[in-house]
Amino acid sequence: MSDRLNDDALADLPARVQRPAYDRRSVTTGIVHLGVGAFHRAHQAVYTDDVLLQDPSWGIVAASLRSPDTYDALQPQDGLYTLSVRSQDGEALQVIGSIRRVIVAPRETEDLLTVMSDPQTRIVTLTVTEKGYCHDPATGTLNEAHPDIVHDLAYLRTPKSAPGFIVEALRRRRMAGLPPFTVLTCDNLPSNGRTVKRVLTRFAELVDPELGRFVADEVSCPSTMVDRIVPATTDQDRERIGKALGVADAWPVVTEPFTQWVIEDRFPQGRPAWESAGAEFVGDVEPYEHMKLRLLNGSHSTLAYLGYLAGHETVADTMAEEAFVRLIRGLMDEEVSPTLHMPPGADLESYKSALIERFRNPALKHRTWQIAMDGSQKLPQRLLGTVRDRLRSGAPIARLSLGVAAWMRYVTGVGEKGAPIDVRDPMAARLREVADGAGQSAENLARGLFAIREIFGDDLPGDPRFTGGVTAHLARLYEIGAGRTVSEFKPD
Ligand code: CS2
Repeated sequence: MSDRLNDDALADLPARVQRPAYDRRSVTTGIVHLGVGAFHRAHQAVYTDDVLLQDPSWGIVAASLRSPDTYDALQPQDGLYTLSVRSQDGEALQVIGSIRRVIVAPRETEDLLTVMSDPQTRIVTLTVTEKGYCHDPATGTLNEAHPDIVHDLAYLRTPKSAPGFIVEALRRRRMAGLPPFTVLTCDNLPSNGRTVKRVLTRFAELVDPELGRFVADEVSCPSTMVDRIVPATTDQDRERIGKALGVADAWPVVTEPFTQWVIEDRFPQGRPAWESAGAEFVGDVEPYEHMKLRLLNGSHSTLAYLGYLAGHETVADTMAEEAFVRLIRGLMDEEVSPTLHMPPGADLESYKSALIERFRNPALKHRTWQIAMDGSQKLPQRLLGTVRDRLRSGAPIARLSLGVAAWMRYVTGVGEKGAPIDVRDPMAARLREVADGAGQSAENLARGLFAIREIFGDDLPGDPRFTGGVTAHLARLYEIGAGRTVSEFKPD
């Protein structure tokens, strides 16, 4: 027997491990996924795994646009990996078989374009994170000066970026007289379908105005709301799961019981019956998206910056402090909820209570540092949209501006005890430059960061209710630290 998880090992797995109910040899490719990270493997790949028995034509070819890590782990495993669902009640294990092949885009560029241009490929899904769209986060338009976009426009046939791959594959399909695939973004962007469509259309226009019109008129980009908390896998996870399986799995994914996927039903080339796996198909995703981005992700980022600064390793550790729970409850109840138009049938109170419990899940080691990443790309849709709505109605923003201030303090790259912070952000160098120029002055730091229009737009830097509030919080963070700022927090 093999000592590694793979097709041959499936039959001998312990009975408690769920495994594919379909014959993997019958599965063909219907979906190409870009960005094969843990989130995709704990979310869309699981929904798809659930429907392959009904229709095996929706197998996934998954590409990583950068590193070969996932390929190295999954290739010897025939694409199989374990999904571990953890809570206080224990751990459920399921081997997922929907990924047929992993492609490392930088070294198999032509292969990836070939699969994307294949008539069988009817959907291209994406989880490339916010920064993978190469857009300006404040306006949602293509950043034409982005180095990968500059590269891809010069070398259309060997793209690096997600927009570059998609537009080149669409161009080839059009030349071959094939219908375009549906582009299904599964990232936490505002109006994610509309944003990806705007970015792709502009990129295509820059290649050729005709192609731009084709993308604008013919390519469907439904919006989605995706939700499942998926912390990075640790070595302990690998060890524990390997023991339970009886064979090694080089890269299992660990997640929570909760999962949600809301999708606009616009798939001209067909789609899997994901609803039978629990996905919801709706006419308008926006109310779901606002609810999720503002309540879950807005709270998450606030907890990440303040929690990290206060010395907490994980979200659950941070939430073990009552003062943080109070702050987050207040943020959700007082400042975010009044801005939401709830989706039909949704129960706001139970949604928020469930969020608090999810953040508290002690079985998940979700690092504050992981969520703190790429803040420049996340703040607009997580906090700043809510800030704008509140300012428009003259309502207070004390907790929202504390979240923004904590981000500012965090991106200085120096923690409260003087230890360096490993700030990961596509704008890290620029943020660092502002921080270095500001010294220890909250005013200088805030002023320098507000001037980054890609984050704050043209309006917020000119509104003293916002700039004054954030700067005052930032001064307090410098003065008494995040822990005390939260425990002594009094809204206005
Ligand atoms: C998190 C999200 O890392 C982050 O920024 O806020 O990945 C979050 O866990 C997911 O959106 C939950 O659905």
